[in-house]
Amino acid sequence: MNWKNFVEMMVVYEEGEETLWETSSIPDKELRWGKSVCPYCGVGCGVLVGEKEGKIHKVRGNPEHPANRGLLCAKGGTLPLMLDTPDRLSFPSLREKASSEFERANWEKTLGFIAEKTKAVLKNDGPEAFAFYISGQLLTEDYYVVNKLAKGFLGTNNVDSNSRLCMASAVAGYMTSLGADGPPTCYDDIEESNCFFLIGTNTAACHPVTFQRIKNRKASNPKEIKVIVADPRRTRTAEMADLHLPLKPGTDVALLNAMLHVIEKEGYLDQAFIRNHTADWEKLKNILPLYSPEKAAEICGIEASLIREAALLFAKASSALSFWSMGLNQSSSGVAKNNAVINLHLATGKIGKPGSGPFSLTGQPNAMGGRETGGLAHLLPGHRLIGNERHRAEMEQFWNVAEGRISPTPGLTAIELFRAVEAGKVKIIWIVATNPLASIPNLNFVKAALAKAELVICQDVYHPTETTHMAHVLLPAAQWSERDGTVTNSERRVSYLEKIREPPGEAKPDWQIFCEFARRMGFEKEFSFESAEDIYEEYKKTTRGTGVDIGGVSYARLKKEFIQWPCPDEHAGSTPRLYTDFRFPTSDGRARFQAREYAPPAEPTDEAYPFILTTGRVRDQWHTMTRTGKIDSLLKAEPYAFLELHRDDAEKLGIGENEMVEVHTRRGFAKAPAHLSENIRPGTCFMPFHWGSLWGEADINAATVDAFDPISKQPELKFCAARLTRLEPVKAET
Ligand SMILES: Nc1nc2c(c(=O)[nH]1)N[C@H]1C(S)=C(S)[C@@H](COP(=O)(O)OP(=O)(O)OC[C@H]3O[C@@H](n4cnc5c(=O)[nH]c(N)nc54)[C@H](O)[C@@H]3O)O[C@H]1N2
Ligand SMILES: Nc1nc2c(c(=O)[nH]1)N[C@H]1C(S)=C(S)[C@@H](COP(=O)(O)OP(=O)(O)OC[C@H]3O[C@@H](n4cnc5c(=O)[nH]c(N)nc54)[C@H](O)[C@@H]3O)O[C@H]1N2
Ligand code: SF4
Ligand SMILES: [Mo]
Repeated sequence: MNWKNFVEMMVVYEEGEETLWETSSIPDKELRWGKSVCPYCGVGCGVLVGEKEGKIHKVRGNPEHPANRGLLCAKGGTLPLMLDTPDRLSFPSLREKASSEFERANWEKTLGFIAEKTKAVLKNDGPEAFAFYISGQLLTEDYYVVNKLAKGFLGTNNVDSNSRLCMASAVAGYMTSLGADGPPTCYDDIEESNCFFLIGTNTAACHPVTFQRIKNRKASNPKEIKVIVADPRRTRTAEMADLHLPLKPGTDVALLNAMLHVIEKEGYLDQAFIRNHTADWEKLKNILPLYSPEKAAEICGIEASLIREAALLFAKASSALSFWSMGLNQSSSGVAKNNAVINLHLATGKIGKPGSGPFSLTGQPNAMGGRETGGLAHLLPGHRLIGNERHRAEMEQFWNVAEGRISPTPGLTAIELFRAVEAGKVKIIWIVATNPLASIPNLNFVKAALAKAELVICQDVYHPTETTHMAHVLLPAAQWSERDGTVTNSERRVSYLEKIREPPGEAKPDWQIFCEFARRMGFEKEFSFESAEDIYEEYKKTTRGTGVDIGGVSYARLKKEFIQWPCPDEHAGSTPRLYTDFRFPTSDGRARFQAREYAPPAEPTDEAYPFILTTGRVRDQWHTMTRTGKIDSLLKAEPYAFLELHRDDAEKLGIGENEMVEVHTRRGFAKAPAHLSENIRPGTCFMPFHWGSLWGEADINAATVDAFDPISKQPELKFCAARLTRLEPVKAET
């Protein structure tokens, strides 16, 4: 193999930046190469991992993996640098109070202590007083075990995940429109599509390898292949577009309904598809007159002609793929936005066909696996629902627990959960692979909540993080490359991650920690798994006959191939596309149009707080920076947080480039240097949420709002009202 080619195949953003990936001078042939998947974003790039003497030295894109075909972005390429940092958590430790020092303890004592406390709380306060808050970065096996333990054995459905902040609106959108969760599309559709509609996604920064594929497709026939981007900011994604719609945040439903209005008026509906494969068109049709392009233009703050043009580009194209992520999901009308995108595909028959369909980009590497295994408070394994009696009975029989053991009440969702901790109703909170004291909106309440909890357990790979600071118990987890298991990427593709080196100190795989705790709680037999593969084999059986049937997937196969579900038996291969026969998993086989009206965001701007504050990501940082924040080459592009603001607004406020600004909302504030630009709507400002309180005063989630969508309960991280003030430079003391 010629490794040089792999370097050249990596995504190069700008000339000169390739050097970001050079993590070791050891020649490739001296390394032992294992196979894995990048543990960052939901693109799910296959990687080859070079190890020597227990250390990981290099990561390359795996040319055989269908998600990336050898490509990688800088985050994936620099993975070796995040493993052996001085703050790796290597031993369990304990303390009485959050104000005391941690003391190192062994697993025996630590898990014994947690089990004793849990038994007391279950007895005195009931199972609802116990909760897990987990993460889309866990592997499928971890997810399955923790859900089985809580929902089937401890008797609490309080297992919610940071996916609530991420994909919950997409889950509810697919279920209400199509009858089941999961994107029906695949990455290979990119090379078959003639129109890309990117709405509420900065794909260039957040799914760089997928973006590269879209870019290549566009470049193959720039005249014929159209790209539409709807984002209040002119991002690097928008720079590639034929048409950029710089809409006002929160107004997507008005835009999407107006696009459908135009499509109907201009005669581009696929009448046969609507008649044969959908229901409730009339209901949707009845609200369309309210969304003329002119009316929507007022709501969205863009020209009506742009809306018309977008609608016609989408409708006239022989195929169209819609990509979206947090600009739609993180909204108090997140589910409505999802339904409104899917409506466009149903109305034009652009679904279940090569190059066409709705394609939500999952954020985290295994948000999909989480959804499959029941990793949200309202779900059970195999896309089952807590609220469905038959589904509960199926899982009770499977787990061999008493009828009625699974509580019929869905558990608390992320924001509700921390509110319940604050109210003293949830006493024990066990936080795994997520950093809520940096990532949940309106942080001050989260801080108050954790201060109130009787027991805060943090299972992480580093200490300190913003959250481990407030823990009573620290449990060291093995991380990427130190344990094996599986993940599912955005296109429903399951990949296997090898264990390539030993974890540091006494760190253990997450699933193993859950099982050892479960055994101490008296469930020896049910949690006697000896390997991740054992767990996979059990989980697999729960999917039999469901839409996510993976009966034919096994570790043996995954060591050789990467399989898209459903794959019901060992003779079946991948299923690249769903609904190719246009039958949907609803009672009558028809997809459902959802008539969704535009509703304003939860906290509109006013005189006191005149700016719309929206938040998001930058290309080279991952979330709360526990990993990427330690890598100098990644910090180069954006060394510190910033507030992006339109030049005209800055001028009115007397704010100059790089001058410190305080962003104030009704809940709190953050401070950051101003980045002035013409690439953001006047009246809107943007701040990345990566830099938490360990980095200074730039933690924007101290200011964001914790309002959420009434159906998905996903918080509105993309919109709140803010006031901006220039801070006087601090004078040097003389
Ligand atoms: N580099 C990097 N990549 C990542 C991550 C990371 O932390 N860093 N995280 C991963 C995860 S978990 C996720 S969820 C994804 C997120 O991926 P994205 O959703 O692409 O990222 P964001 O920056 O959160 O938001 C996307 C865009 O939404 C726009 N936006 C804001 N409000 C609205 C609105 O009301 N309507 C519309 N149409 N657009 C709006 C913002 O201007 C922003 O450009 O990225 C994944 N990939
Ligand atoms: N304002 C604002 N806030 C947001 C968003 C936004 O757009 N704007 N986006 C939201 C979204 S979409 C998301 S997904 C969340 C992400 O927010 P978080 O989940 O809080 O972010 P991470 O930094 O990824 O946290 C992962 C944690 O797991 C640890 N870890 C890594 N590997 C392992 C492992 O193998 N095992 C264990 N046990 N721990 C591990 C890491 O050290 C880190 O502490 O943020 C949300 N918050
Ligand atoms: S695109 Fe996503 S999965 Fe691929 S290397 Fe970059 S961060 Fe990792
Ligand atoms: Mo996310």
